[in-house]
Amino acid sequence: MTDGEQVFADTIAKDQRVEPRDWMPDGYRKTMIRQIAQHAHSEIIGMQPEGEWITRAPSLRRKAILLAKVQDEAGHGLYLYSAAETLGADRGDLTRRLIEGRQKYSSIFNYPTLSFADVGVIGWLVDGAAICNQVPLCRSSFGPYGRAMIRICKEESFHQRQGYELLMTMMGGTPAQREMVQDAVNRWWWPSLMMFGPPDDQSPNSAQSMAWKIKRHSNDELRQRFVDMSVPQAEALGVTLPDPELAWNTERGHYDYGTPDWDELKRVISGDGPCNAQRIAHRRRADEDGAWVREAAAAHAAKRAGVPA
Ligand code: FAQ
Repeated sequence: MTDGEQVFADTIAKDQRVEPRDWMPDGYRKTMIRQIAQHAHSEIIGMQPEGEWITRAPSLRRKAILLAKVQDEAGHGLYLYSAAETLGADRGDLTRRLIEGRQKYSSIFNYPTLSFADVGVIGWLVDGAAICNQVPLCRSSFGPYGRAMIRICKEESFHQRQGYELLMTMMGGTPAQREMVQDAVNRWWWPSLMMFGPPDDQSPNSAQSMAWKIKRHSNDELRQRFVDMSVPQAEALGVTLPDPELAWNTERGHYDYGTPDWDELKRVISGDGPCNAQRIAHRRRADEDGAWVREAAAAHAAKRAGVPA
């Protein structure tokens, strides 16, 4: 073992942080860039489904809340791209890989938002699943990622509360509003379970990522945690979760639940979900529209640094 390999192994064994200046195996660097980039892309693409409702929010209060939430997602993307840059990745290159379909983003953002109740359900279930997945990532072994995650989780908690509060308000409204909420829950429940990734026996990256303490729990462990957390919340809200197999299992001390449609997850991840083409086309357009700003900023920075044009 080289000195670098020994220090890295000790750092992981002692549950300490790996920092960008430290020696790390190529595989660790590659895995971290992969996960952080996918996560950053998810935050940025994740602005679209809810962003579509900003102009149609039912009141000024709801519009202000939604604007703040969508801006927060942009901020999360920025922290994460910065964390990826500490590993030597280039943000422009990561964006290119995203819009050319060479890097992934979360499957959840390829589903359409059909009513304003979807905004509430995304806050409750999608941000709820994100928190479940991301709180353990605050202890992720790579320092910049773990530290970014602390701030992100605080903001996601606010997002989840605003979603739940919106749904509570709608459930106290008219029968039509209650139906909108139930319809949104029916459409988002299974895709939310899929956010945790494939089942453990079909997750090629989990074992190594857990050995490196990047991931602290398996996909199925976190999915179970999310189900257990969501069932009482659904009861308090007065909605039904669309799974006839949901039942408390006294022996396990957990809720049993049905099997998500893993073929659907595969299809959505491989680009064939309801909104994949639309999401990427929008991101590509935004990138092209912003090109002149990036060029001007780079020219300004070069001028200040005294680099000839
Ligand atoms: N969608 O071996 P595993 C948010 C890929 S929250 C797409 O299990 P791993 C907040 C996986 O990348 C959403 N792809 O992989 C928000 C791998 O592909 P690769 C973002 C998926 O990495 C809320 C392959 O399948 N959160 O944005 C999905 O160990 C509301 C095999 O899978 C994060 O990214 C999927 N659902 O575990 C924003 C959290 N599942 O790279 C706006 C950080 C799996 O080998 C509004 N990431 N794949 O080609 C993670 O915790 C992990 O990367 C997992 C996957 C758990 C997602």
